[in-house]
Amino acid sequence: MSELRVGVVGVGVMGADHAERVVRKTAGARLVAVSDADQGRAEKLAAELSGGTAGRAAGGTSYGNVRVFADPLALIAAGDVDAVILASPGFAHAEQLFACLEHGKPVLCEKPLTMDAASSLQVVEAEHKLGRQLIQVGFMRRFDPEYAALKELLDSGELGRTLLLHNVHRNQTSTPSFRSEMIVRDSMVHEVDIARWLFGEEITRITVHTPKPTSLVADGVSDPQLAVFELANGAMADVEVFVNFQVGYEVRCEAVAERGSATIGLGSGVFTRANGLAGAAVPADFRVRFEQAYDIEVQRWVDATLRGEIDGPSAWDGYAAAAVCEAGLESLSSGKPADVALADRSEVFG
Ligand code: ISE
Repeated sequence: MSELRVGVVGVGVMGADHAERVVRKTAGARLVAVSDADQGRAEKLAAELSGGTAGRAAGGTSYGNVRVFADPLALIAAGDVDAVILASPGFAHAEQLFACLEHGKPVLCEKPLTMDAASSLQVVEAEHKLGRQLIQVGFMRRFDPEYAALKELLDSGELGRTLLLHNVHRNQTSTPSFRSEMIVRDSMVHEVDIARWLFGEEITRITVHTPKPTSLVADGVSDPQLAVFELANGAMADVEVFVNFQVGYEVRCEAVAERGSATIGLGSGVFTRANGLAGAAVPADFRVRFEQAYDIEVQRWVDATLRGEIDGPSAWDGYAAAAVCEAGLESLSSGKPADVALADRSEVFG
């Protein structure tokens, strides 16, 4: 296969971004299908990206060479769809992932893998039973050049053993639907994956602290949150997640090791001094700060899929993150440390 025919399920913010990325930035791939619960949104995007006009096609309409499917499962099953990007809401992922496994379709699944650890483990077990890896999870920070350079430095041993991670994760603003649980499951989940990836260890315990909330959120929402992860090797990581920071979108990580520390996310771009002020721009949105990470993630996913391989976070990584977030929600509720209930990897994979 010299070109990967990609279908995108869910064309909201992230899915539309990925669909455009496949069309405009990704070599070796072609967008052939989209699906969304909002049919009009899917058709509008298909028309924009294909430059085509509406036409009739089996299963729905087509715009140029992009078919619009009303049923995401029909898109996944379609013979002219080689691989799938799942950017639908998390609650729809389990059914759609099982469909991808059933039809042998490689899939890049936006986080979370599924909404809870039990269903994520079922996905892991179903993929293992298939005998081949098809699922990659969209923890795209692993492809960010700064995070990749940090991991290379820590893995080199130049600084000695890594002892701590300090993380800051700030969104400019959130929506009223972005409740305390979403801060854990949709935002903090990135630091969960980063800690597992940088240390190469599982997280065994999580404690979520809830400072007095900012006055800029609805009653009952704990924003910011301060969490501490305990790793299996005795290391620790902490993260401040604040999704109504107002200033902009900021993600920083400092690794503290035996012979030094390394920090990323200090801001790039031009540092200006003008009008009595000095500073650099703070991006408003994660798609700006991590645009390169997403571009590299999707390009490497296409390249690996064309080779019949996986080149990124696996279904197990998605399951482990779900298990940590589940314990995080328990701690969020109790205010006490919560142990992570993680299956024994050797038992799952034999
Ligand atoms: C969003 O869904 C993302 O995945 C971003 O990467 C993250 O920084 C943001 O907090 C989430 O809401």
